[in-house]
Amino acid sequence: MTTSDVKWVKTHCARMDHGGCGLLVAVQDNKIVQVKGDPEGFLNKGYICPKGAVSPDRLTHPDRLQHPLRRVGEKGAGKWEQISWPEALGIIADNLKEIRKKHGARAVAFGVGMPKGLDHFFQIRLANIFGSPNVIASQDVCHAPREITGLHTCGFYPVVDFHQPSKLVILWGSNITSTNEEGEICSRLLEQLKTGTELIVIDPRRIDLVKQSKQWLRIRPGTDAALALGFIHVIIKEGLYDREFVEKWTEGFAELAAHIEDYPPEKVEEITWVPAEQIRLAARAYAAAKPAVIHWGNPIEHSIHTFDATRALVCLMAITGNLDVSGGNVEAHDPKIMGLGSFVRADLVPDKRKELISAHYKIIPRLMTVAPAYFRRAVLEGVPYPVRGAYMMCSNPMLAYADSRLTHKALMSLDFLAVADLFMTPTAALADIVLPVASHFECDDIGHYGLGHGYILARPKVVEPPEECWPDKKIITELGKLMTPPELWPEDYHQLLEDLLKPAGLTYAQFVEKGYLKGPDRFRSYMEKGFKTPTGKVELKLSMAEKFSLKPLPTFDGYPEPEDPLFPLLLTSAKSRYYLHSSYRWLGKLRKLRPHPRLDIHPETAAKCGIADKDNIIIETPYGKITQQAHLTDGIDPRVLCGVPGWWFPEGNPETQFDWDKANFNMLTSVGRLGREYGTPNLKGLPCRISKA
Ligand SMILES: Nc1nc2c(c(=O)[nH]1)N[C@H]1C(S)=C(S)[C@@H](COP(=O)(O)OP(=O)(O)OC[C@H]3O[C@@H](n4cnc5c(=O)[nH]c(N)nc54)[C@H](O)[C@@H]3O)O[C@H]1N2
Ligand SMILES: Nc1nc2c(c(=O)[nH]1)N[C@H]1C(S)=C(S)[C@@H](COP(=O)(O)OP(=O)(O)OC[C@H]3O[C@@H](n4cnc5c(=O)[nH]c(N)nc54)[C@H](O)[C@@H]3O)O[C@H]1N2
Ligand code: SF4
Ligand SMILES: [Mo]
Repeated sequence: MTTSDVKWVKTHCARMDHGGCGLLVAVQDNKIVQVKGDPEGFLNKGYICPKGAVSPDRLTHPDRLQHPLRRVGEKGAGKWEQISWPEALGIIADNLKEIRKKHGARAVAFGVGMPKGLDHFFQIRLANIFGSPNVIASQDVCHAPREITGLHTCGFYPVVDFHQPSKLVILWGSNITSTNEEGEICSRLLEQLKTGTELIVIDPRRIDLVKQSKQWLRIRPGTDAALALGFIHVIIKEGLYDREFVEKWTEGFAELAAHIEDYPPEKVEEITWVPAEQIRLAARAYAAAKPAVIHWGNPIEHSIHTFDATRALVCLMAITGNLDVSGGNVEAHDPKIMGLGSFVRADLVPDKRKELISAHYKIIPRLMTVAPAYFRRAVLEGVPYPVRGAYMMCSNPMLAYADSRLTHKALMSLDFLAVADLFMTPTAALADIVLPVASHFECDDIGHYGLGHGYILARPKVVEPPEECWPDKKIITELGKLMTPPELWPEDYHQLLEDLLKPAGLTYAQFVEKGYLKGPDRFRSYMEKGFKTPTGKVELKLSMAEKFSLKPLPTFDGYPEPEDPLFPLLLTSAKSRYYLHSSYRWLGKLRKLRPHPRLDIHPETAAKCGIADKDNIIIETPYGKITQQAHLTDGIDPRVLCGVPGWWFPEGNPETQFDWDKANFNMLTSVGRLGREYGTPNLKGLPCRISKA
């Protein structure tokens, strides 16, 4: 057999995080033989992380799902038979239609995980056309709070502008060199640091970038709202705010100024453990640097107080004049492409806001997905109405949702569950039907659509998928034809990609040639039209507070979890550099780099408990216990531990769902307390205790 020449193809990385790096992929005989960062990559300029570098290994892994499967044994017993695609799709459509007939369309839920590509929006479109308002997502702990709080406060989602220079960057709970959050690839920030941009890090751990920072504020986990209020206090009391902007463009400044009397640095020090003098210095530096930008991370939304934390941060950006200025926190403008509402056919469910499961809980307007806590209540208790079936893709709720035991119960109790994935996971193991998907690299896709960053990325197919692995987009389109009006679906799913690009005057092929599309860099749009809020100003005090039962001003309402002498330490978490949430522990090259779930612990704390480096530790909260491995480091406060979410053991037994409960951080979390606005549970700042295993 002759081998063909190696061909280099340009695409973008995906599904190892939100994606973003431009890649050069070498292909030979339908196999990827090498991957490199593309020096011309719009976001990464040649950078590639360890996950991106091994991403082709997903395709050829021996454990990859290759055929549609039907459960033959008891639910979760790990016994399957191979079936054909028409059979699998028929079974799913029949079961979901049957549930719709019996209980109404809203009794069928459509699960999505972290947005990975266009499949996310295909799935929302399917739910809408099917007639169900219930798309279940982790948005309650991922981006919805910052995005929607932004919309209510200043009329847009203030994203970090790393495309223009800033004088100062605050990493507020963002470990960007590990997580490259939402395509904000760290290489852009690292370049800026070389040219003198200053850095402040707010993190309980000494993350890598602390080395390059001017200040490190070692915050007590779960107290970000208090720290932000402390910053506002200093800036207002010392007169460091942007007077002109505040006068012309904000509403409720006098009320905010009176309100923050309650948050002097000394008091905030007691709450947050950050020394008062450090709070003053950091707040002054942020107010003085023009422009300065806050890159906010997950911790601000991993707490029942996320509404207050995100509100306080947007107020902070506003009063310092850093909102919507070049190099500040900006409104990103999309290129001319099809709008999200049209793409997902939002017109077909005009009453979605009233019909959603979460409407019952009076969540904040504009949150259009259902928080996992409410989904499981609907399944297990029928509140506010029963949910009996689900189609899940790109998601592993057994690991991703707070309180995994509850997830197990809920998924076991569904009348029907179908899951689409690349691999058998603890969630797929509980399904009635499992579908094998084509990965990134194996289908044409568009990245970053709908994420609010003002650009989209071309992710053309570089190799053919194995015969029976289908792209999610194709699966959803075919399911759509079977259980919803077929005329609302194109013959071939590619047509929807073409439709999305039509307003830009581009075909998909032309878009691939360009590589990406970015909207205009436009700043201070408010100068012409005002802010898109009811008052036309940044609402430091929310004008619609009473109407929507929201707090008018941000406050700190105490620790997210009550202190408990039986659980004297505090547990927080950070995502692993080597994995994406629950994914990819089966890839040998990554597993070698991080073979075990690692818990950061201070040597003094370890010594007190007789724990040595690499010992297995039992971690207990009032809600559950798990085991992770001790990693001794003085880069953390002796009162704090930092574990890692997402761990299960793909090498384990499918009949016990791969030890889903052994090291899984969400065995330690609960949905007993939830933030009212977003339905968010506490994932950080949990009282805990430890012992040697
Ligand atoms: N305790 C705790 N809980 C958390 C978090 C935390 O920090 N701490 N983080 C939260 C956050 S921010 C998020 S976004 C969620 C993430 O939660 P999820 O999105 O559910 O988690 P992932 O592991 O990213 O993805 C789940 C599955 O998608 C599969 N997959 C990958 N590519 C594809 C594809 O192309 N098609 C299909 N069908 N499947 C694919 C993977 O194999 C994997 O099994 O978790 C949340 N949960
Ligand atoms: N490698 C990798 N990259 C990813 C992901 C992944 O799973 N792995 N997930 C992707 C997704 S969906 C998301 S949403 C992003 C999230 O990315 P990040 O926002 O960076 O999220 P985390 O890693 O959860 O937390 C970031 C930092 O917060 C610190 N921290 C912990 N508790 C607190 C606290 O109470 N307050 C403050 N201020 N800091 C605290 C942690 O020590 C950590 O360094 O990453 C994306 N990128
Ligand atoms: S940083 Fe993200 S987008 Fe870039 S190579 Fe790594 S996983 Fe891929
Ligand atoms: Mo996320």
